[in-house]
Amino acid sequence: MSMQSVLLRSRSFLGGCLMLLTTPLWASPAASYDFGQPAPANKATRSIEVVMGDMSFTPKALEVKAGETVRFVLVNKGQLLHEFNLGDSAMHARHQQEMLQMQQSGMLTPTGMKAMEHGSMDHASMGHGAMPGMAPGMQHDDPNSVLVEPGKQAELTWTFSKSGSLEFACNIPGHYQAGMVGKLTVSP
Ligand SMILES: [Cu+2]
Repeated sequence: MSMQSVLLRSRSFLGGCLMLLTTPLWASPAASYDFGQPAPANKATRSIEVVMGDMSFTPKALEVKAGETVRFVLVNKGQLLHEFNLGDSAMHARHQQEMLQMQQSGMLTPTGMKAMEHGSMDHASMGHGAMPGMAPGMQHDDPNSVLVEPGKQAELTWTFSKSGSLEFACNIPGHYQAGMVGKLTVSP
């Protein structure tokens, strides 16, 4: 989403609603990330398969190189919805708060993310707040993250721009704390 559409969206929302939070949820996903950017799958020079179980990632740690474009293939062999999210621990902590809001609103269930309109499961259409009690603009569309339903598979391709220590994590409430986090080392 462009910065402009974020501003337009928040402006129209401000007109009609009482603000409960000082930082709007929909403004928090940054448009850019200092450790890299999403890339099309056909630009990847390497694929890494990560298996998700109920409260585990296999392998538990990953190593990539700065400048590398990696296609992560996420296979959910558990019974619950899981997330694969690239970031540092502070980013994960913030995203856990957002996902808690989604869970409390009824949008996030143990096995999936509820479609907000037309019965569609398309994440891009989830931002319109059709569900009573849900904050308008609440959505799960961060480019550094993908949700994988139980028994399903999904992909995320990312170009790592610089060396550093990151984490891959599931930020569904309780999962990170139960062990769904691994070290992601980006070597020079
Ligand atoms: Cu999880």
